[in-house]
Amino acid sequence: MTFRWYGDSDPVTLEYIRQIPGVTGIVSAIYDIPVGEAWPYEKIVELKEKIENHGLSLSVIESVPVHEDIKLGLPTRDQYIENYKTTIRNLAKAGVKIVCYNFMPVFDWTRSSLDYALEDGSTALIYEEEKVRQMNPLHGELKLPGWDTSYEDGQLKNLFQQYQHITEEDLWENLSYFIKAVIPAAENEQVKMAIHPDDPPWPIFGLPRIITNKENLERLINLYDSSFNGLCLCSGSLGVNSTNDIPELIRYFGKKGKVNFVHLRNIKIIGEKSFQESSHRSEDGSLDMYEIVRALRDIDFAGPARPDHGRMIWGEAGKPGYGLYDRALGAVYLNGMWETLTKEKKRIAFECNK
Ligand code: DNO
Repeated sequence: MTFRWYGDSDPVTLEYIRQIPGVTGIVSAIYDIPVGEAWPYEKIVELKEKIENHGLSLSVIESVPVHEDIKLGLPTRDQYIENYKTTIRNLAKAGVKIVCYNFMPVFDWTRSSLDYALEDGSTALIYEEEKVRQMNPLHGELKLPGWDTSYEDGQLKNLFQQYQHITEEDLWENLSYFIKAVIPAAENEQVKMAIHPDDPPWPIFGLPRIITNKENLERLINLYDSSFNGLCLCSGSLGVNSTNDIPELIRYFGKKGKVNFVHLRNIKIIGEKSFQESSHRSEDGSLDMYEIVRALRDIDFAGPARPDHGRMIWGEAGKPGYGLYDRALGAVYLNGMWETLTKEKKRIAFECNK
């Protein structure tokens, strides 16, 4: 079980994370390097040692962001791809084995509000398609904490213009170009790449989104068949589309050896293309977390998982979605199910052998 940590500026400290029962790994990144530049080896080692000095290990880098020129397929992409490969080599040299990334144009995960009041007095992230349709990202109406990238308004306008003619198929071509260049390098270094699904998994603001469902995940892994070209299976991102059957996806891609990292969280579907985030428990949302964890147990998943967005509870102030308390409750709940399922499995195997 791992936990995301946003570095020294994160109000949730490594000291606190260490006190969550069963959490041993950290998911983090280097946040002060401009997107597209190679990450220096020394900085990676510095991050790793800081984490290890707190009795934890650096399990996953989330994310090494992909420069927009790569997603747009501009001629300048080759240099950015070279830098990406250098980063992978430096990460490998420092002992990092898993890298999470995404291929969403311009915006990473998107919500219409960050502090939607729930009945119990806590607040949660929410996405209402109607509200998002009315937003104009060019008017500075959209900035989410936790994004790896932020833009000046002028820059955004420029990007939107560049994406105007990019279709889903163009984006696939650009992803394919990136994968075919980067995965062989990752394979060489034994670094497992894990693409994060688009969140939400449908186009927003007229920008294409392609990592959205089983068919497209399959297409992605077929771009370069290797266990190093894998998935970050995020239950909450994919699960807001009820045709995505998360346990089935885990079994299907898990058996192919393509699930390299898992994000576990619950969401509650509240309407057409609309959802609110909830606590991790099955009863609190639309996803059956028991079935999801059971699928992971069944495939003998041995990689890292982390609780994902939590509500803000107990008066906590901080990064919406990334507070300490609710995510810690999520981690403990998930660990509890894991223990039960593991012991059940052993007991059944033992009884069958009698
Ligand atoms: C949101 C996260 C994403 C994720 C990136 C991976 O909370 O799951 O921001 O880190 O999409 O590149």
